[in-house]
Amino acid sequence: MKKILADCRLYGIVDMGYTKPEQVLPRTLALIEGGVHIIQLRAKGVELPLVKKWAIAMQAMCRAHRAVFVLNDYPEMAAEIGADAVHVGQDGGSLEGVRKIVGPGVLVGRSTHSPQQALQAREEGADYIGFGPLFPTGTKPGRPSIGLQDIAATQQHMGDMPMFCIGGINATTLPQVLQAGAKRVVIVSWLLQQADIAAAARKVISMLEP
Ligand code: TZP
Repeated sequence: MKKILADCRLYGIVDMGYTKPEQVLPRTLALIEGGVHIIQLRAKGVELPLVKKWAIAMQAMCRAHRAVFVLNDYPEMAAEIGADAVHVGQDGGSLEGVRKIVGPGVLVGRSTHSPQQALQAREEGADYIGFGPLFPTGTKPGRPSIGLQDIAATQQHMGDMPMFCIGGINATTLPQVLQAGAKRVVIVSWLLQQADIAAAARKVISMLEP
């Protein structure tokens, strides 16, 4: 799984703010077919039994296709369903605490919103970080954007630890994000709103370095 993570340039999120329940699996498959090998379920404000049902189904699909499944927010549930990875925000407690819950074989990702938070996540032993939002985004309304100026230096400080830039990235903004030093990105709403998600993902991946 670490190898898949290290090779991944585009990270996809099935965000239930943009996805109907019946689209969960077709969209997961479209992302996989488009070459996205890390896929998160993000289901803010959804009842836990439903989150669990989708997480189990996505995990099975990802495993069958050698993709990494990431559950956003719920370490206990991630442990219970055998998720490959869990992703937590700044309010998700210490990474040490999260690791105690999920155990050693589960990847742990952390959202970061500044170079300092990125460094802290690295020191705490995150397997990867999200870094953003770079631009204002409706997917995280009210969260101030951090711009592009800190990407290159933060990327350098992260060394081998994968850093995924996130927030307002689409085919139009991607070139400036890459120009600013990003190596890996997460794209949520733009990708989910494409008529052909797999084709859009392939296009983005072709713009990212191997
Ligand atoms: N964390 C920082 S920005 C963001 C998250 C989950 C949302 C990014 O979504 P989009 O739709 O790609 O701007």
